[in-house]
Amino acid sequence: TRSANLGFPRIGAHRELKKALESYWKGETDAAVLLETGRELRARHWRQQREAGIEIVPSNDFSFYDHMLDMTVALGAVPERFARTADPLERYFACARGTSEAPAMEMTKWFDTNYHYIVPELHEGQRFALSASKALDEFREARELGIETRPVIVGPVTWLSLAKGEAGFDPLTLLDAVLPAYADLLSALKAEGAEWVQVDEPVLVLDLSEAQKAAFARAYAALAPVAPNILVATYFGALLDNLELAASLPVAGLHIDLVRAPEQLVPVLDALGPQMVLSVGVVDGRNIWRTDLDAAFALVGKAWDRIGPGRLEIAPSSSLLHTPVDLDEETGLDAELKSWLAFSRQKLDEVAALASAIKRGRGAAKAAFEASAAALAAHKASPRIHRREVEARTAEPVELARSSPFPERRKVQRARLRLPAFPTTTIGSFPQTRAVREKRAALRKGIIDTAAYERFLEEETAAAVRLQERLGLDVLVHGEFERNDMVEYFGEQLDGFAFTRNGWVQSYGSRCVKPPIIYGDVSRPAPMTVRWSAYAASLTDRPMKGMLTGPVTILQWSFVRVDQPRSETCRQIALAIRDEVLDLEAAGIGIVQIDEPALREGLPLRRGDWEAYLSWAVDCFRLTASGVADGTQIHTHMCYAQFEDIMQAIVRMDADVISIETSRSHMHLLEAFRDFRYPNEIGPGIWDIHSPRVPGRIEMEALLRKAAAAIPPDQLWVNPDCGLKTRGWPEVEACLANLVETARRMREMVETPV
Ligand code: THG
Ligand code: ZN
Repeated sequence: TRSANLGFPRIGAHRELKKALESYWKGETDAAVLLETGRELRARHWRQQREAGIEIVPSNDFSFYDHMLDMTVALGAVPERFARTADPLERYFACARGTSEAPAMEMTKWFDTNYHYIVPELHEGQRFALSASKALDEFREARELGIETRPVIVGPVTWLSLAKGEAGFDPLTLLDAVLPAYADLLSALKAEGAEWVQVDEPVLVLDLSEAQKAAFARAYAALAPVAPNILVATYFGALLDNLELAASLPVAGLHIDLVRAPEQLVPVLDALGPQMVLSVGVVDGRNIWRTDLDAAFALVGKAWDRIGPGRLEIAPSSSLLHTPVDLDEETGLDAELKSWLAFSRQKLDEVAALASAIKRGRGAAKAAFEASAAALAAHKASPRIHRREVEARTAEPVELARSSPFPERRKVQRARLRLPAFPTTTIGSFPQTRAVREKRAALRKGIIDTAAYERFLEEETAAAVRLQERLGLDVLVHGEFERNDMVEYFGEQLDGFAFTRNGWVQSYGSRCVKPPIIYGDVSRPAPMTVRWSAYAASLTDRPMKGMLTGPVTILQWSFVRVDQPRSETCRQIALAIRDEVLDLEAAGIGIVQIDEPALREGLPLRRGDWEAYLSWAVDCFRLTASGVADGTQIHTHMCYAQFEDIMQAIVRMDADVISIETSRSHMHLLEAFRDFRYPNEIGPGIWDIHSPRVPGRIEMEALLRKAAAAIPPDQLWVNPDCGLKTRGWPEVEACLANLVETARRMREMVETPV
């Protein structure tokens, strides 16, 4: 029996990688400094894993941006448009971030996580060739430090399945073309002396097509003979109907997720080939709760009984990329709460304790088991978790429908708001400049007091309101300068949530989020946003939009409790947001936006589970909005979304206005809204805010005309496709001026048809 890890967070306990990347991108430091930071982080993380007692330590889990992009580079599949950037490191970042000439590659969510990967772009006739030595270099680098590692790569079927091609082209048809490059990489690792390699194939927990299944058999038949021993790693769910396929691959080992799917252990043991190593993922790689070591030990023991010690590995359920680095950094959490938690480093200790216990008996890890049991018992019995009044309220039925259907609400809203055709607005946030972040840091460190901080925020808000008036926007926002993050900000103000000082998790590239921890019943002790919305509204005669994060998104982007269904927790959050909506309305705010950008990523990985999820998720959204009067206009916003397959749910949300990301897909997304005859109003984004390029008026107008061809013009709004917090003021001002002018021209065109 050996203890193993599948991947460690890259950013560093103090976000060292983020800082090194951003100062390199700004030109403040050179490549050597960045490369050295990478080397230091890898060395530190390898040592920490070894010191924790992990016997199988991964390499090549490190990345300067994203491991899918690393794979794309290794396979020589960088799109043609980046070829002009000669320096390999520069070219790598050009792919991820774009250049003035070449737009960035697309980025999307990694399964149901909040991590984004760079989507491979493949075309018919695509050629591949092993083009990077990163996996090999890092393997050698670890060996020089005296640590033999198990390199990790993304497997061919997952890599191709997550790629995109032109319409009608299936990247999976490139399997035979890409396998030689994979074979070269794997045989190079073998020649270097790697005994094992971890090949990640998480698509094995999804619904697979016949073509994907055939690709698995074909790929591994070709690769296994030339590769080191292959451990195929699956995670985030159960193998189910793909179990036989996975167990029959000609590979040396299989990793399974027993946290998301403990019930699959017995079927997997039944199906497993007689020689195959089984890696059991029993420590949660996706959440921050301390492991119930007794329960985990029981699972591991079941495997041990069946296959014996020689073929068993104990590991986290997935890479630890999705959990923060080190709980010991959390000096602000109270001792009780802290005793319920484990971050990446503590999870490694848990894996090691389980391995010791199975090898040498429970006595060998007595202290760890006792601490786990004590913490678990205290957690279960804690009066901080269950609150009678919250549970009573959650159980009460609430009407989910608005008082009147949309056509009637629309009449009242039009009479009240008096907006022009093609009304303009933004999604809510304005640039979070260094000045804003520094003031927040100064407040936290006690350098300035709350009064001074709030004065600063008032000035920023007032300036944003003046700017929006000058630019001629129709529906204004206050700018959200007071918010660190759209989820963390609410988590800090709700009961039942805890927040960390340093619990950073990588979201994409250098960007991180600090997910709040939902540990108990959720309620709202006091209004959360009314002060800032009301202040901003007092500065202008134009409508001011209140800005809230929806319950599904708060749930999805937090670490959630596991002692009750997610739907129950979501309903508690929804009731808190409902109260906030009503308080905004009472304060005279006539438009309230309730963002649900994470609604889609919350979808279960298997289609068969979608309907149950969508049912409660949409109900929770409706619960937040159904209390307002007909004249109060409810907006929602979604991004990174594909809507075709969830249109029914979007319609059922019944927001008066929905703004969506469409500019990157050139309005293709709108086809779903057209075909479905979406009944309410829509703001298709006409400025892709994820790219630093400033689109001109002609480009915006072309997008808007395309939208107007698909959707009746009197249903259309004009807005960017996401919030502006990551952008700079000069581009924001330039783009919004273009956007307002585009709306004006469209109005003229509609009013004076030729
Ligand atoms: N909040 C949360 N999750 C998200 C987003 C979010 N997931 C999807 C999407 N938005 C990801 N996008 C971003 C964009 C910017 C940042 C993080 C995720 C970001 N982070 C700051 C950083 O890393 O510098 C940290 C912010 C802070 O200081 O608190 O800018 O919006 N939860
Ligand atoms: Zn968005």
